[in-house]
Amino acid sequence: MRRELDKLRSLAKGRIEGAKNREEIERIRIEFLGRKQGKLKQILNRIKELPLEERPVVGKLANEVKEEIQRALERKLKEMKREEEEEYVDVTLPGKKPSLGKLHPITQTLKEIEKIFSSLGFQVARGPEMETEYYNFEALNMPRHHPARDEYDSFYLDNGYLLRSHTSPVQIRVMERQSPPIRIIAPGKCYRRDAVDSSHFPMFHQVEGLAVDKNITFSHLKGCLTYFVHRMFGRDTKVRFRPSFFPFTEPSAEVDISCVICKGKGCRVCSGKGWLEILGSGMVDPEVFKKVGYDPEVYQGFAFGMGVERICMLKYGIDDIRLFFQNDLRFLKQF
Ligand code: 2U9
Repeated sequence: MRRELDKLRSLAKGRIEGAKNREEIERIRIEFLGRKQGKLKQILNRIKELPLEERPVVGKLANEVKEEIQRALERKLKEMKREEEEEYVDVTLPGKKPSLGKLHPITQTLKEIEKIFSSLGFQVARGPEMETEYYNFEALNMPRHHPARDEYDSFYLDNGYLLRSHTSPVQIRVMERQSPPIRIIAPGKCYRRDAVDSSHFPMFHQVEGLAVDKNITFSHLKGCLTYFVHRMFGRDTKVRFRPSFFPFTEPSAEVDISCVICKGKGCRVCSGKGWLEILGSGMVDPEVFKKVGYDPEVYQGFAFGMGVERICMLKYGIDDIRLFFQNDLRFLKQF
């Protein structure tokens, strides 16, 4: 009987250790310690079969086994409770912040430029990056062998098309489809066969703009671009229109702003001049209107173009265009 009690003890302990939940613990308790049918009770029922002098010894052992099983049951229940508490989620705690990505600084700048011109009533127009020579050059008053074409050394493709060297073809395509009034901006990628240095890259982004209507004057151009500069660089930025030349505009002007670093005093960024060139502009050349079938005697328009990388570099004081395309997170995380 003693051996039976020892066996019962180790059997019960093993079962308790392997129990998965409270229900199983309760089943084990009833199986071993149940008052009527419990395994311990069944052994004790036979105690009267023992000689009188052995009965107290076996009775004592049976008590010890009972207490030991009870302790093991309690220990296991406590352990289960602790594990449950560890799994408990406090829904009132602040959530874990997921690490979010960011928009590339060029995308951010593009969006900001788009927002400013949208507020003036300009709509966004887009077009193909693969273009014909007609849309990229001829329609813009740059016939074959025209010296101005040299400035736009382009990537020619095997199929006779080329990668657009500016977004101007988009404006031509819109004018072919629609009649005035027109107020659009054309943001997008452009490609030029430039040698890479701190301010040149074979792919870059432009935003060009076009407004066409009756009675559009150079004053409209000045007012529109001055408004843009003030929103992009701050109201205390000075703006200067300097005469220039482009084949697709006449007259033409380049727009300078007072240096964002030294505020016009002269520094390394503005080469001591106090001014920075940020965009080109002009009144649409009558030859361009003729190409799309607009009567230049009836309609006038102004146009402008800017390099987005240059705007972004000036706004944030970045000194090398290559940083935009290296995907170095130490650079990108700053924006
Ligand atoms: C049409 C008519 C006229 C767009 C213009 C510029 C002046 C200009 C440069 C700025 C820096 C290109 O990225 S850059 O190198 N752009 O100076 N662009 S006027 O004139 C147009 C466009 C389309 C139909």
